[in-house]
Amino acid sequence: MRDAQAKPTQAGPAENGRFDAVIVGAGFAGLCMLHRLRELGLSVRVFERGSGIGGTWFWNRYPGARCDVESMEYSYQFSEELQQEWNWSERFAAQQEILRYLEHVADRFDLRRDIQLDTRVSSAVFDESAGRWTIETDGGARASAKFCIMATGCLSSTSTPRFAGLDSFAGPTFHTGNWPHAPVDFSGKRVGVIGTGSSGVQSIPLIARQAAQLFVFQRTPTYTVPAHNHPLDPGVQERIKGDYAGLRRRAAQMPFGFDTRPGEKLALEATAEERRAEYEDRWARGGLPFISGFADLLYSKDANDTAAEFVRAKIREIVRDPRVAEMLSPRQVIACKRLCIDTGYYETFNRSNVTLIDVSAAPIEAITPRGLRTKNAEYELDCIVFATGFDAMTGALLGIDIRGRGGLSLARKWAEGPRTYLGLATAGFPNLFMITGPGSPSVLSNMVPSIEQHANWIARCIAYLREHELARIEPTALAEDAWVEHVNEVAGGTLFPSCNSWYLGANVPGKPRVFMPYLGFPAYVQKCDEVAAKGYEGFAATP
Ligand code: NA7
Repeated sequence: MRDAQAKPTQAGPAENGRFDAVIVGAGFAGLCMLHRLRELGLSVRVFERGSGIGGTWFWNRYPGARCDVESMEYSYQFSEELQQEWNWSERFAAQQEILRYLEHVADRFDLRRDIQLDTRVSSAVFDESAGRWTIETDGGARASAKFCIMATGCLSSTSTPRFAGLDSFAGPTFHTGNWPHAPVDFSGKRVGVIGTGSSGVQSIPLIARQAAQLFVFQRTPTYTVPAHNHPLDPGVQERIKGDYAGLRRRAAQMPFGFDTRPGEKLALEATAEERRAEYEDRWARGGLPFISGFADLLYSKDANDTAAEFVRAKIREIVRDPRVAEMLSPRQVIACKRLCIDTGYYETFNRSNVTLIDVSAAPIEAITPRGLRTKNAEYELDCIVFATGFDAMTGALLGIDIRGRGGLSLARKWAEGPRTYLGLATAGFPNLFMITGPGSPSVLSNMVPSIEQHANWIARCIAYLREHELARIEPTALAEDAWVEHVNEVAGGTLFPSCNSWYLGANVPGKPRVFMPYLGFPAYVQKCDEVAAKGYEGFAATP
């Protein structure tokens, strides 16, 4: 017999369900949005394609998967009780711990009863006469909602290059962004890892310790700074909790929305000795604040060169074989592609069982039944790990057939690149919101506070519509055009557009090259607040 007191652990199927809002995705964004909309008394259904909640932290279970923002800042702030009761065990939390945290949040706020797992949304279509969205899932079920909120994540649609013979490989293949739940044992195996972005940098040292032989196929060398991860001192944690609001307030004033201790001085005005001291200090402390040492590092190539050369010198110090050190030394602007943080990455190339292969000049030509073939050589492998990244920021959105007014498809509207107002909404798609969409700080900020800022803004906007008896809201084309131009202008003033990064869509063949994130968290939040305070300026709201 069913216990009458037992809480449902998961929502049942929503065939023909009518909701005030549907949220797509149950990661950090979906959970927090659900909580906010519940506070407004809305009926909500969350659809999640995974068999569990957690989004990014559900899928990315590869060895070494870890956040590059410090735990105390990579967490929700909507509940002081939650902030106070949760204890992080390490400076940088590992995937398992972040997933445990999200599970705890789902239970603590009784979120699961509105979340339907194992349900991939295939389409969302706006019905103009009804003023509602029809959301269809892969299983053919339909739901109808007044508001549709895409909490689909920025790095959730994996990208695997279409190598010839991809399916011919006889052994197992893995993608870091879709890692099996059961432990993978590389003992005694010849393993190939393709890709040296953050996922490669985190997994390579651990795979190297287990595998008989590891071949790392590198197209672009990576700048990575030591994480210096360590158990979090309970005293430090208590001190932060004593004034958590203070930490959050200070972080919100930082360009990336977390405490990077930005230096005010310009690298080009500092002496060589001052620069060296600053970089050494930041290298010793570890983490992403390395790139905030001087105010001009992301704006001036000459300034940037000083930090880049510092890291190259470190690589030469760490890596014993000068030829390998040279191969590992990046030449692009540092932090143009996302800066990585690591535990023993460069050191791993001193191991006798690790071989670095440069596939920039001699690319991978094919995956073969026994391994892979580059232009120069053939490698025999037992397993292949694709650490090849994501169709970032737009991949998950465009993976759903989204149609707005007049049947306009989002894919068609964004054929030349994403166009949004504030990364929150897009003209022609009434009552459709995106959490950390393109055109918002998103991946160039601490994701969790950015997600919360969006969830709060969307909830306030929906409350406003209700108070003013307005049925629909969408950006004006004018406001959207101006915002897209502004996002480009801000990026254009920096060094970010100077390399083939996923911020630009350059990692996916054929993807339009548009710089997608917005640089500058504090100015962005101010703009969003102003828009709301002015009665949703730049949006058209109708009864
Ligand atoms: P990234 O950062 O996009 O890294 C993908 C890596 O895969 C990168 O080194 C790519 O080289 C490489 N790659 C992609 N296609 C190929 C082909 N065809 N041949 C060889 N190498 C290839 O993804 P991650 O998962 O590591 O990290 C994503 C974000 O997650 C990260 O920035 C953090 O924010 C968390 P390339 O640089 O394109 O030459």
